[in-house]
Amino acid sequence: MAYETILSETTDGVLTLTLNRPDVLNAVTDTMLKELLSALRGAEREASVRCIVLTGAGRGFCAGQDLNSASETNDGRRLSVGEHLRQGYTPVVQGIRAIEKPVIAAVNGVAAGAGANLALACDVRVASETASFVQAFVKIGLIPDSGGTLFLPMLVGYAKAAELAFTGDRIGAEESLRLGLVNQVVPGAALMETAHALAARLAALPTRAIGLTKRAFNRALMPNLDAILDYEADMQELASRTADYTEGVAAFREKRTPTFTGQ
Ligand code: LHQ
Repeated sequence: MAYETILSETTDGVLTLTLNRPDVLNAVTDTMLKELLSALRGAEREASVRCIVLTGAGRGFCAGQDLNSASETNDGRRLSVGEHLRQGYTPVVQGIRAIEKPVIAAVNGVAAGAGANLALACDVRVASETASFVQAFVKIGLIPDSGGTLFLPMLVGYAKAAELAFTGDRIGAEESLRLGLVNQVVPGAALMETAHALAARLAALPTRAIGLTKRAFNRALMPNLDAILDYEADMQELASRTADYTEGVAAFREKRTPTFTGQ
C-alpha cells in the first residue's frame, strides 16, 4: 500500500516502516499517525509478517508532534491536545504493544517528544552512534505522553526518568545504552544491517511463542497501559491550557528561547 508520510516494505517476513518526513526530522502529523496505525493493523493481519522494524528517513528518527501542523476533525473543528492524543497517538502506542510480533526500533538519529516515546514503546531498540533521546515536552510546557510516563521509568528507573522528563536534556547513544534505554549501539552505516539481521533472526523463530511472551510481558509490566495513556491525555490537556505551553510553541516556531512564567 502506498502511503504519504511513511515507507513500508516487506522482505523475508520483516516489515520495515520508515517515517518519511526527513526535512522536519520526521515530525508527526495526523496523516502519519493514521498511516502508522493502518500499517500496524495490516502487519497484525498478515501472517507472513513476523517482525517489524521502525526507523526514520534522513538524519532524525522522529521529532515528535509537528509543531507547525494543526490537528483538525473531519468537520474542520480544531482538536484539543487531549483529544488529539486519544485519537492519534494512543491507538498507535496500543498497536505497537498489542501486536504479537516483535517490534524493533532502529533509532537512526534524534528521537524527541512523542517520537522518543514511540521508540520506547517498541520491544527492542538498536541505535546508531548518532542517535539521541530527548523528552522535549517540558521545553514547550507539556508532560511526556505516548506512554512515556510508563515506559521511561520502567526502562531507566524513576530518578533518572524524573531528571530526563523535568529537564528535557538530550542524551546521546552511549548514555542511552548505559541507562538501558537502548539494547545496542552501532555505527550509523551498520544500523539497518544490524537491525535487519536481528529482525531476520526473530522472524525465523516461533512467532506465536514470541507473541505470547510479549503478551505476558505486557500483562506483567504494563497491565494498566490504557489507563495511563488516558491519564496522560488528561494531564496533557491541563498542560496545554497553560501560558507556558503557548509561549513554548511560539518560541519554537519563532526559533527563539522561551521565557516561562510558571503560569
Ligand atoms: C520540527 C520539529 C517539530 C516541526 C524539528 N515540528 N518541525 C502531542 C499532541 C499534541 C500536541 C503537542 O504534542 C504532542 C506530543 C509531542 O511530541 S510534544 C513534543 C514535540 N516535539 C518537540 O518539541 C521537539 C522539537 N524539536 C527540537 O527540539 C529539535 O528540533 C530536535 C532536538 C528534535 C533536533 O534538533 P536539531 O538537531 O538541532 O535540529 P533542528 O532543530 O535544526 O530541526 C531541523 C528541522 O526540523 C528544523 O526546520 P528548518 O526549516 O529550520 O530546517 C526544525 O524546525 C524542524 N523540526 N522538530 N517537532
